[in-house]
Amino acid sequence: DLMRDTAIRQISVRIIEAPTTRKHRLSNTSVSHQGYVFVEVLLENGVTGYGEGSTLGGPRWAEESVEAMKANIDAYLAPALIGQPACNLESATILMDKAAKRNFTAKSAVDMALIDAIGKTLGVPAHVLLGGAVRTRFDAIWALASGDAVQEVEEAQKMIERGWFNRFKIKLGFADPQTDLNRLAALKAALPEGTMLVADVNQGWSEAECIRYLPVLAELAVSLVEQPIAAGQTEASARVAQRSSLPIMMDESVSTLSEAARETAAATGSVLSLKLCKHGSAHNLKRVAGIAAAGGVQMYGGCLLESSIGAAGHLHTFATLPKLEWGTEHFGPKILVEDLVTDSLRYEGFQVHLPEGPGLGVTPDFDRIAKYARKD
Ligand code: MUC
Ligand code: MG
Repeated sequence: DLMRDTAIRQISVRIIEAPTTRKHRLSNTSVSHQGYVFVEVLLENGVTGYGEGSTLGGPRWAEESVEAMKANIDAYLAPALIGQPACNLESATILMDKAAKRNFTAKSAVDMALIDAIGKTLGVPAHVLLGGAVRTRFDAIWALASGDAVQEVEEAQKMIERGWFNRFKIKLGFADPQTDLNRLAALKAALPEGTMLVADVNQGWSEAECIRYLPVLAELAVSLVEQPIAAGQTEASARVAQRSSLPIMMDESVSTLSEAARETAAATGSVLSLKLCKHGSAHNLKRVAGIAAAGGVQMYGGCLLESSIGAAGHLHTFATLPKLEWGTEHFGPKILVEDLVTDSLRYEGFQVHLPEGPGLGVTPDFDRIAKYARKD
C-alpha cells in the first residue's frame, strides 16, 4: 500500500557551509562559503530522500537564513508532515503552508526530499513525478562576480576552453554604476562576438539610475537585464521596462503566484527567473511559470548557487516546463571547492545534463557533508 509505505517517519536537517573557489559578490553581499540546509526524509518503507535549500550570504538575498530554515523545519514543517504519505506532494505543500507562512526555501528543500524519496520508491526519475521531461539538457550560464575585471575575463575564457559555459551573467550594483559598466565593457570586448551576457543588478539601482544607465547596457549589447530595481516597486519597474530597449528579467520581484500575476499584468519584465527557493515547491514553480507564460513572459532557469543536490532538484523541474527559452544558470556544482555528491552533474558542450536514475539521480557524499556540516 503506497500510502502506508510512503508515510513520513522522520525529517532531519543539517546546516552545511561549503567553501567556494572564489568570492562571489552581489549588490548587497559577498560570499566565500555557500550556506545550505541538507534535508533527509525517511519513509516507512526505509527509503530516504534528500533535498537542499540554498542561501546567499545569510538572510540577505532573501529573508531566510540556514539557521531560520533549520529551526522552522524542525519545529513546524516536520511535525506537520510526520505520518503523512509523502506521495501526496500537493497535500504536503498545503500542510506546510498551514504550518508556516512563506519560508519558501525551507519548504522547497523538504518538497525536494519528498520527490526524491517517492522517485526512489517508484523507481522513476523525479521529472516523471512532475509531468515528464521535455528536455534533458540545458544551455548553461556561468556567473562572474569577483568584481575584478581582469580576473573575470580569465575566468570566462577558462569556462569556454573547458566546454562548460559560453553564456555569462555579470553581477552589477555593488560598485558605482560607472565602475560596474567599465567591468562590463572589458568583459564584452574580451568575449567572442555575440556571447550571451546577462547583467544582474540585484535590486541595486533606482529608477533614475536605470534611466541613465540602461541605455549604456544596450550599447554594450547586453542580452538581458535582471532585477535592476527593488522588488515591490511595481510602477517604477513597469516604467523602466517600458522605456528599456533591452528585455528585463524579474527575479526577486516574483516569488508567489499572486506576485507572478501582478508583475506580469503590470509588465515589469518580459523574462522570469524561476527558483525553487522563491516558489516553495516544484509544483508551485510550475504554477508561477504558467501564470507568467500566459502573459507572454519567457522563462529562465535561475539558481542560488546550489550544489548538485539542489541543482538536480531544479533541473528535474525545469525539464518539464513547456518552454525554457533562456536555459539555466545552474553553475553551483562548479563553484564549490568540493561538490556535495559523489557523481556531480555533467557539464558538456556548454550544456548541463539532467541526471538519470530514480529520484533526483544524485548520491550525496556523506563524508563531505559531515566535513562541511556545522557542528554545534
Ligand atoms: C540571483 O540573484 O540571481 C544567482 C546567480 C548569482 O550569481 O547570484 C544568484 C542570485
Ligand atoms: Mg538574480
